[in-house]
Amino acid sequence: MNAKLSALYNAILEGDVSTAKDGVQAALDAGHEPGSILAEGMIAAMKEVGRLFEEGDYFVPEMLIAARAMQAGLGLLKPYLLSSDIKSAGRVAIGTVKGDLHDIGKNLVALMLEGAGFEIIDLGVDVAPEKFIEAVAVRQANIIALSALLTTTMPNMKATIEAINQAGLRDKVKIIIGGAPVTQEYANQIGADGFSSDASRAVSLAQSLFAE
Ligand code: B1M
Repeated sequence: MNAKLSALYNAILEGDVSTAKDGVQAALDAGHEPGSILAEGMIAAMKEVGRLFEEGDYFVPEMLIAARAMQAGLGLLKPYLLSSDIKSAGRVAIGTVKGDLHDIGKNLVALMLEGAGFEIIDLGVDVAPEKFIEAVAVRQANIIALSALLTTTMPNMKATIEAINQAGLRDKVKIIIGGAPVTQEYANQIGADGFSSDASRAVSLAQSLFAE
């Protein structure tokens, strides 16, 4: 890996907020594309954090400080990820499902959708099905985007879709899902309208569903 991206990768791995911010700036100054800074310098580091946690080398505090460094770096990168020719493309209510506190991936998806011109209602983390229902019924969201990072919280995607069904709102909204353990097969199984494995695919998915 290039030296600048590798310094950023290490700063995130070590949870060093100020070096992560400096690393993003240095990579931008060196002419790296925002997309590759994100993928190679930042998301790859979070994957490695996950691997170290699985191996028992990292614990929750290390995951948490790495996440802080990632978020600090993302804050700096955000303006470069948003495109300039923004058109209104629909309203998306996004949230991490009930019981789940992971928000970095959800925030990235929100950021990319915003960059593509969607209006974003960010419901945050640990979002109960009723909040999604309210976003459709009261705030007229056209698309619901659900994120889950834990196998134990994935069933709350199903519960959310069922609650929207029961509220009689299923035909008013498209529902898309994603997150590391989520698959297309699971999306089919629970009756979601689409699945995407990453933030940029989430944009093309939302665009194609909104065009319908
Ligand atoms: Co957690 N954690 N964590 N964690 N954590 C994972 C998810 C884990 C895989 C680590 C591991 O074991 N390898 C594991 C889950 C195992 C499983 O369920 N199979 C795990 C665990 C076990 C836990 C706890 C239970 C640990 C504990 O307490 N013992 C606990 C649970 C807390 C809770 O939620 N109730 C916990 C806590 C935490 C922290 C709070 C410390 C922290 C989160 C901080 C935060 O988010 N603000 C944390 C972190 C940082 C991670 C890892 C290391 C990194 C996640 C991340 O930010 N990745 C993670 C390991 C891993 O994922 N490999 C792990 C970077 C991010 C850009 O990727 O979120 O996948 P991701 O998002 C991608 C795609 O998935 C997709 O697009 C994004 C961008 O490309 N996407 C969507 C995501 N949402 C989408 C929605 C869409 C579309 C696409 O809508 C349409």
